[in-house]
Amino acid sequence: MKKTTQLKNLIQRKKISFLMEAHSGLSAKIVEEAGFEGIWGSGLSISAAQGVRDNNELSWTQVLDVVEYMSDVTSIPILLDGDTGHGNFNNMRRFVKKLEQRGIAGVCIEDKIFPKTNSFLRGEKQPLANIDEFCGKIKAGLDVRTDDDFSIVARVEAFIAGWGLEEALKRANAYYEAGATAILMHSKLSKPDEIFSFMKEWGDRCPVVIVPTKFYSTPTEQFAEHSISTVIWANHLLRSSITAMQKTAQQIFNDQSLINVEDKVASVQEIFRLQNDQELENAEKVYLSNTNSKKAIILAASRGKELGNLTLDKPKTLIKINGETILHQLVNKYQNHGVDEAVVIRGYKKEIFPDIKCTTYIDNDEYEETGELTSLFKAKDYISGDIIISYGDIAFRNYILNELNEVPYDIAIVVDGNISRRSKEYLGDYVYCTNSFTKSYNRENSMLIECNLNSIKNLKTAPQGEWIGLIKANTHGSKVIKETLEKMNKNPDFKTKKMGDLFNHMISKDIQIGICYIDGHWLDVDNIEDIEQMQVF
Ligand code: SPV
Ligand code: MG
Repeated sequence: MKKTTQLKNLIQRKKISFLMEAHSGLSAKIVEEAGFEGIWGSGLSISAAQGVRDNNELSWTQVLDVVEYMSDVTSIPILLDGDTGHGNFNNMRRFVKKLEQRGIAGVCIEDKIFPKTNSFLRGEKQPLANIDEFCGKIKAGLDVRTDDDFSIVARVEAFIAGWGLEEALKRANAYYEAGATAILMHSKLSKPDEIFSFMKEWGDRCPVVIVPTKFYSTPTEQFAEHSISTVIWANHLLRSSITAMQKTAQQIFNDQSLINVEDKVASVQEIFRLQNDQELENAEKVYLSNTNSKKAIILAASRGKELGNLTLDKPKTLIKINGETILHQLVNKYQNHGVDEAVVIRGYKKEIFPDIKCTTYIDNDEYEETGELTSLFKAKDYISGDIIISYGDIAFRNYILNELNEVPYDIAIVVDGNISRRSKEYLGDYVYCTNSFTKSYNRENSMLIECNLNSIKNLKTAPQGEWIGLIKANTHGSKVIKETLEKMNKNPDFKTKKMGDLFNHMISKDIQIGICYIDGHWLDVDNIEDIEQMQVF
């Protein structure tokens, strides 16, 4: 429902309604979160929050800027305290037009003379507006509004100025006849006597709004009994913030330390929540994914049957090394390397994966019948921008990521160029490359030719090394990987395909894959000895 309609309904409904004061975007949000149905944009509070007086020291456009912030962060309507309308009928026209444009639901104008003074200051000395002139201002506002539900509340200051009930009734009636949505009848007495005497005479001509700042001890049921339409709690967020700020400032000044206030103030996290940082974080995923953010995709769906009992109740990525799971160590490593988000594809015992900061889980429920490419394909929406793709059961020294980063190819993989440590039977991702590994190998022109999951004894010619399960790609490279996966996925045998098949397919399409050679300093978990060795990483 439109905010204007919401406010009109609040004011006009039979049941009493309440508007809570706000004076900034933040306080407006707090009002809505507390459950209020509408906001009072208080002139006193807005001016005080800027450190100036409630005497039109703020220009009307400055007030407009504040209420725009308030309106932007809330979905409940705002009735703005429009003081005297900031001039004559003509100023009122422009004011209403601009308020409508900024999403304000209604304005309340008071029958005083510009520049006004707050009603609780020297009230008797304040001149009241000419009735006809004020009615003209109401009519001008009504005529210029483009939305018939925009409320114009006319505030009667007769009691404040000490002019009595008769004058209050005369003015209220004139404003009602001029078309005001409601009358705000103000009083500075500590009892609601003036208001109730007015209500007795007024009947139900049009809704009446009150501000019980001074008669605060009156039970709210009495307002309802006297058919008050709307009650404005006019300045209590500003006042509570003043008390809290004074206390906190004094405490910190006295202590020259934060120790006594930390637990008594809202957390920084709470500020971020109120600012809706969550929305920005989500938007960054959508809009920045191709530019700044760096992601790591970790393939961790398989159990690791070869580890027997060790993986009965958990997948191998959740085996703890030095008290921390392999997965956690990998995520930490990637985050330290500038990765903003880790995407983990899980399968076996997916329900026991722990919450890890900045980590998203994707499920491959067919992990038993599918190969690595099925898992990777499930994360296809994340294959963009700078990415790292890795197995979930590897450990390696930190410098390897830096080395990989230096390889001047859109896509590059890390290869252990020293396979002498592998037995002839060991099943590994063996690779053939354009250059062999030497201490002076040239990373500018070392490229992958083929990658096969096999054992050395079954390979016809000796491979140049073993791929360790780690890839990097830049924006262009990740686009190529994603497109290749999409093409390969159309093939019925895609389900069984492995990472090596992806590399070989890309190479068959003349896509170059760079090599980052290393000599050891990594491990994947295939047996208990590997786990023991991993302790050193
Ligand atoms: C305000 O909140 O600015 C008001 C109400 O106008 S009062 O301060 O009571 O005048
Ligand atoms: Mg005011």
